[in-house]
Amino acid sequence: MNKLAAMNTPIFWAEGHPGKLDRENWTLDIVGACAAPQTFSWQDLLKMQPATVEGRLTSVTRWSVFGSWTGIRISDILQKVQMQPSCNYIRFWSVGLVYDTSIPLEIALKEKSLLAWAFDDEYLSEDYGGPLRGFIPYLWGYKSAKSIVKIELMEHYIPGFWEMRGYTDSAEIEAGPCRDINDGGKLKQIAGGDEVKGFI
Ligand SMILES: Nc1nc2c(c(=O)[nH]1)N[C@H]1C(S)=C(S)[C@@H](COP(=O)(O)O)O[C@H]1N2
Ligand SMILES: [Mo]
Repeated sequence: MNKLAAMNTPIFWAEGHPGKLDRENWTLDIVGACAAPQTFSWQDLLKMQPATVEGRLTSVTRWSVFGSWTGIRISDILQKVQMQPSCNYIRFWSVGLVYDTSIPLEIALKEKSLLAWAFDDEYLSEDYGGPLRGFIPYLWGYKSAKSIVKIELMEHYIPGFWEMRGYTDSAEIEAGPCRDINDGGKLKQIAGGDEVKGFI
């Protein structure tokens, strides 16, 4: 069992679970405001410089899980497709193209913003957004789209799946109670305003 599952990390698929996904034949399309739009194969992604960061996925439904996340920096892939100055927002599309969410470019460019394929050195299962998911620790978890097949570089913001259903567009993490998944789901408190660094 993978570590996320072993810790009973909740599994969210608002659009329905996608079932078994083919990692070796996964492709990621990057379109929109870039000079070199491209379809990356799984092998293309593995050839890029990998990055591992420690951080938390924190849900607006008030739980947070900590670990090491490995993948590629979103900033690296944006450089590869030659992002244009008109790009202000990055829109992620999950497999099936029902779930989408967008984040400001400045957050996409941060050091810990990844397209992640592993948690604590194990490939992500379908349940947790494998083969490739967003990991954006700076914002509520609904911005960390799972099983990403397409990224759109946009000039203007478009509200996504949850944003159209009432979650905030900014997804700024707010102070309050939060279950610590690494500690058996114990109820603790988090500070707001930034990446969750720990409990208070
Ligand atoms: N495709 C897709 N991505 C998604 C979601 C979803 O429902 N569908 N839920 C989001 C929310 S609200 C959270 S908190 C995290 C949860 O990630 P997990 O299911 O791997 O724990 O995934 C995000 N990405
Ligand atoms: Mo969430």
